[in-house]
Amino acid sequence: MANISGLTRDPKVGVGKIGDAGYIVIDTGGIDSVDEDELSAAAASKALQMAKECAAIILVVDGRAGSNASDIMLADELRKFNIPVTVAVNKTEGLDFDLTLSEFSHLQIGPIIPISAAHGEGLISLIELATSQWETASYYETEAENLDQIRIAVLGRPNVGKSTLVNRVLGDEKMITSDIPGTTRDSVEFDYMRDEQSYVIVDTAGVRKKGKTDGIAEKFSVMQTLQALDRANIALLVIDAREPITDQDLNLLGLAIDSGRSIVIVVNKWDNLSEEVRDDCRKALDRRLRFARYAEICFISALRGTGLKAMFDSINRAAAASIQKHKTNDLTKILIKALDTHQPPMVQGRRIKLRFAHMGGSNPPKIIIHGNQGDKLPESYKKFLENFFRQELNLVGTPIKFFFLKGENPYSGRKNQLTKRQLVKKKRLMRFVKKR
Ligand SMILES: Nc1nc2c(ncn2[C@@H]2O[C@H](COP(=O)(O)OP(=O)(O)OP(=O)(O)O)[C@@H](O)[C@H]2O)c(=O)[nH]1
Ligand SMILES: [Mg+2]
Repeated sequence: MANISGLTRDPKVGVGKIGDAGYIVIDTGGIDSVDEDELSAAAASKALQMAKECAAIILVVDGRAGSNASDIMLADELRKFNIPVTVAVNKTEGLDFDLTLSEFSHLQIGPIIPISAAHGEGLISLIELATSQWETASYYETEAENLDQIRIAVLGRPNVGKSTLVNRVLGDEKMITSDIPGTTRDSVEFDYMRDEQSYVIVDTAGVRKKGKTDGIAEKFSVMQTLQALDRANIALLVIDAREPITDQDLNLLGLAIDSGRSIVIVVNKWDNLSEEVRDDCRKALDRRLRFARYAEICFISALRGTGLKAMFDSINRAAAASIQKHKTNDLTKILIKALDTHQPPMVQGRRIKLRFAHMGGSNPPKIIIHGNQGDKLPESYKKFLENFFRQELNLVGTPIKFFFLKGENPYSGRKNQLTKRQLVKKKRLMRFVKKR
């Protein structure tokens, strides 16, 4: 291969295998928006067409050249396919790890991993990462990498008080509210400023529970909610304190978690309740929302406007957590501390060794952990690690996406080449050992 970009014109196909799983790799033609000659335009559209048919996409970018307009354009195109994308930053040998990652994290399309194709470094990890994404729910990526504007999707069952809350926040009766479920039919969004922070608040139609008669309405409201989540920073899940927590509340929480957005849970209609009812409500929340412990819970009355300041504090914390970035060094230190606290178990007589951790992107934060047999870690240990990292990094409100790779350390540097003299010495030593 020569060092000229756009050299691969015709797609090449190869077959590979990792563990029991086989896969087919398609090397598409390079895409370059800068030199827009006909040949490369044709290659680009062909490559995109082929990518559409794939189960996973690897977007290869050049770590030495840095990110450019065509990377951004490509990421925008690929995002539309709804196929998991892994970003491989090539030619990273000898480059500063964290700088390279942050250079490309604004692509916001999938986890990022550094490789050096010429030296064969990081390739196994890359394939593992790309294929591991098949199993996970799709993680939407928002384009926002900063918090110039925080988008809040207000979701919940019908009648829990979403529109009342939006009105109270805006200080204006923008939305129609009533005690008839299904008042809001379509999502509506509003700009809002508070303490010099700009927000967009999206009121959505309440998601009805599954029923035979209103199946279509249910699907429609779920679709609307998903759309609102897609572009949001925060999923604000509103629950009615005066009703028992239902499966529908939990389903919505599940949707929010799968979307990868940060979550704040709002328990509404907290006004005029006896201490006894409040206590029961707190206990029920504790019992049923266990799987989303990382989300902060706020108790408010949309009608009276109480608890809103605490709610916005939670929103700001959760939004900030979703775009936090951490240095490889710091994450690896936390990993070592976790290993010291609680060793990974043995698998087939071998201790699982985890060696280092790095960031693979943000919103939601992605942490990539490398080690031998990293793919064999039991769920309980993964949970332990997640909680450990969450505590150490003080990450509230945001899901964290972990990837455990068994591949080699892409940054271990090349293997030490032995000199001729060292080779002779090694041979002699091996012979000596064998004799004994
Ligand atoms: N007591 C009390 N009632 C509330 C509160 N918030 C909302 N409500 C009442 O709950 C009913 C439903 O309020 P909405 O804001 O229309 O509910 P929604 O979630 O937007 O409902 P849909 O648009 O149908 O999904 C109304 O009668 C409100 O007055 C609250 O904090 N306390
Ligand atoms: Mg409403």
